[in-house]
Amino acid sequence: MKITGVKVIVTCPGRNFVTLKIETDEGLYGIGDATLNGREKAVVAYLADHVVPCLIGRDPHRIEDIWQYLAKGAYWRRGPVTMAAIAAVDTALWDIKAKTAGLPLYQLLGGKSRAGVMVYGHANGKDIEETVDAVGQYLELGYKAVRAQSGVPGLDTAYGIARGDLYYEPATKGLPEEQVWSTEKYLDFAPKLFDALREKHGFDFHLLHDVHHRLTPIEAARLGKSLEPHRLFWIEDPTPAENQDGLKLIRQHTVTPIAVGEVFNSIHDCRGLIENQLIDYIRATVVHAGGITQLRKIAALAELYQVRTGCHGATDLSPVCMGAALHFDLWVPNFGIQEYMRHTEETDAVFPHAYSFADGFLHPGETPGHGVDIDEELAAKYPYDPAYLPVARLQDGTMWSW
Ligand code: CS2
Ligand code: MG
Repeated sequence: MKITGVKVIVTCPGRNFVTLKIETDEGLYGIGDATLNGREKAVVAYLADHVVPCLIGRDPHRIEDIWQYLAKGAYWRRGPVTMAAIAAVDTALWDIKAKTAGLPLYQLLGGKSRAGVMVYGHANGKDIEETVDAVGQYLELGYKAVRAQSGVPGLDTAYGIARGDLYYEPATKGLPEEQVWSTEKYLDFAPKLFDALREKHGFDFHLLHDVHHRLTPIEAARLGKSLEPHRLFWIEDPTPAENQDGLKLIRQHTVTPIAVGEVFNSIHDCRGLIENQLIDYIRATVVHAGGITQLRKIAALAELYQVRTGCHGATDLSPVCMGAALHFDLWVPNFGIQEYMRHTEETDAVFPHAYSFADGFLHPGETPGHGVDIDEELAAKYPYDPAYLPVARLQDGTMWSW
């Protein structure tokens, strides 16, 4: 089999997605997600100018060799743009291999390790009352796990609060929105939110929270300690993980479980945190961590240290990434949970897929491949529309982590 054509498809059914389509001389094709929220065009250029020309004529079954060629051959290694491009190629090649075998992708990875993939939904509200109601709605839908994010009194914006009835989508059209953050207001508020959530809904479901890189290590330690009575499934990204020693400080003060890694793009980003058991869940997923090929290696390392997977699954990761991740989730022995921030109907129409939700679990389906396709004609009706993630500043104007 030979690669005869490669398309880089940009579409914006409500938000921008980049999809790679690899075609072969036997009529089979595979697709991969290459979306990097707010930097989509950088990945488009990397793929079109530096990857696609090197793929034509290659054997698509040589997945590992092509991964090594693209990762080592660039000389300049790692990074979100490079690894999203490699991830898209890798995902498309796994799709082709599974289609060739006539099997759903999870069978090629090692078969089912569980009946279904437990997911967590995104409940959010402008205040405690709205957030408590939103969590209740997800529990009524059958979710076993719910992430709770709330507006913070005294702040105009906070992370994770949907605009209108849209599912939470952080990117906004035009130039980056500037948001103001106050750690003091947040730290005083967060325990009250979780007091109310456990008071109203009890403990018979998993409760998660995303801190979104906002705290210093000692502030994160204080948050983790203050939330211990609420037995959270995890606090996520409590502090920016470039300073991996910061997680040591947090671990000295609290037993609240920690999840990190959605911004990681290499196993080397994860290694120290896993080997030193500074985290409990690794959030890396297909589109940002170099595809199935590298994600499997990260999971295998994590398994040695009883760290479980918790793949990222926000709206800016396309249904192609979600579909591929679900096959990974169904197989991976040290599975923890899968994030499921639902896409809009427009997006689902552009990306018809085999995965389905039932009673708090997602199932990837039995379609050969990863079970997700792209309707190119429909995709063409939604041209790229520049949008950026917000930036955050402290109340004195200091730039902060959004
Ligand atoms: C978030 C994401 O889902 C999450 O855990 O961290 O919504 C993140 O903000 C976006 O993926 C950024 O594009
Ligand atoms: Mg997150």
